[in-house]
Amino acid sequence: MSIQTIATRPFSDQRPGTSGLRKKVAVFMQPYYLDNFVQALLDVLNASGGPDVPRESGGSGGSGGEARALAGQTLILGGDGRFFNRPAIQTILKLAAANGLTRVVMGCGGILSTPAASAVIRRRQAFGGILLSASHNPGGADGDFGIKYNMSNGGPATETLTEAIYARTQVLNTLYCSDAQDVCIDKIGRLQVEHMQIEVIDPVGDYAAVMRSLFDFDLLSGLFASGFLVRVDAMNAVGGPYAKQILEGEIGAPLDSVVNFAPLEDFGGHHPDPNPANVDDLIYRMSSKGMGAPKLGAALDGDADRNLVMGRNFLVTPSDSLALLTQYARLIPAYQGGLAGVARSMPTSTAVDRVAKALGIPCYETPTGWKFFGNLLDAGLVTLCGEESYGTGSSHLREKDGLWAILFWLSVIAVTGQSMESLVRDHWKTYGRSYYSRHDYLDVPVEYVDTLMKDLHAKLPALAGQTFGRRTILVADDFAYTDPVDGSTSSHQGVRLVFDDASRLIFRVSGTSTEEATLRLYMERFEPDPACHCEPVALAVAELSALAEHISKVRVYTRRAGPTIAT
Ligand code: VG1
Ligand code: CO
Repeated sequence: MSIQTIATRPFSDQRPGTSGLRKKVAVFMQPYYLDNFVQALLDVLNASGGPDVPRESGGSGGSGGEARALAGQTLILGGDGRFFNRPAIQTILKLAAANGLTRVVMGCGGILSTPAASAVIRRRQAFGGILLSASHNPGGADGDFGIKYNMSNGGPATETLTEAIYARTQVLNTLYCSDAQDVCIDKIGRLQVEHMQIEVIDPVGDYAAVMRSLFDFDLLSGLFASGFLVRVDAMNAVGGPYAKQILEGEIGAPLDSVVNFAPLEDFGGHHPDPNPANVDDLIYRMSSKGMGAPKLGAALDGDADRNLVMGRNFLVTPSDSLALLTQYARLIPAYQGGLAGVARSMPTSTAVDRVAKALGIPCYETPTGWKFFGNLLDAGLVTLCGEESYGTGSSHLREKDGLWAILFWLSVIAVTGQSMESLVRDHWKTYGRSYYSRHDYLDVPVEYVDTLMKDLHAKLPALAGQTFGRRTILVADDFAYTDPVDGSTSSHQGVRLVFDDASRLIFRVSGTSTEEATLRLYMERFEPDPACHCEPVALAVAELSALAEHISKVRVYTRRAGPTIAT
């Protein structure tokens, strides 16, 4: 075994997006593509000048550079098990060993769900973690792969850090890599590459311990003992082993409660995105009647941080889910002392704002992406947070957490004895209903979307104050955010139109797509009158949808007759 010094050349396209660097598998499989990104990350972590100052690596005789911030440190490593996960793990181990890292703790088989990785980083006080996942993006040889770095708080790297990594990729010319043989990652135990120790752990253990510390498992066991049925679709992704062990193994849910539980490299050909458009089978099962019909249905995404939850024949929007979890948080042991505050991403509906107001706690509005919640959680300003994209989480970790949301809902149902539908309808009666819909235009040529957004920006100053039918625009802006904790700013986070009846239209370009550009149009209509809470969502937002088209001409710019997916 020895450390090799290898000459490389920068790849121009290694800027991380909303959640890490995501590309087609074929892109990641180019020689040195993954290696370069990981070396850039390790260089930044090793840089003596702090993460903002990329350091020129001198080819110092194969020592892997001079500054040694990683010496003595532990990194966590794991991924969602998709195609290329296993070879990527081997490459990263060799790079990490050559760059002076002392210890790696990794999930057996290279597996760690995103929330589990966050749990392991926090519980073991690691320096950080490398997570291999493209989350909800399709997998397999023709699908997507992704990598991201999480910091010692267990949360995604801040923008400052991801920009430093990107800057480093642009000047990188040297890789340090061990020429050791591949190691066996499928047995719990200890290994070594160069001087680096590797501990292979059960991927579920740490995470399960965190769940036990938050929820009353006896209460949940009682719920299942009374005949309650749940159906969780793990979508052949990484959440399966977690859901199976915790729900069926520890809490006593019936044995077939978790379906599609075996993680597959291509997710069985399915799209591991728990969006109603991708969970036909679950929706069908949840419409069945009779004794064997589940009362709570749920689905997880590729890396198990997202959740879709539904009652019998009743879909719950993620925005409503966040509002209800906030409303009922005191029923959960971990939150019985109350919440410090809540946070939601800007496009997420304002349902949670109304609950926060009633509770007398602050509600923060952040840009899209979990990394923006980290500082608020670390500073103790918020306890719960969520996004409209089927993500909810809390201060227990620094990632969103799909199974946590399912356990939370089960607990609320167990304590209140109410169905999901009646809980949500009661909520609407008290707080009003935010009808909510998102239209995604996928794989649109980048230049079409750029022109659309540029022209929309140009219209903004004139839009404020204009009246369209019965609605007047109060705010027309390009959302910018100043982090209340560290004062860092993020601009161009989506065009936002807020109307005088509290309706909102938001236009945003996705930061996770790997093919061309994805445009997202988010629509929210607030309806306080309980007599009007039973409309089909598409109908309820039809007028807003027409207005969005009138103002933005999305269909004209994208040359599409309509959205690819309407959620
Ligand atoms: C999407 C979602 C965003 C989420 C991100 C990562 O980003 O909209 O809310 O945080 O995915 O989720 P974008 O930029 O495509 O809109 V995951 O589960 O893919 O890590
Ligand atoms: Co995810």
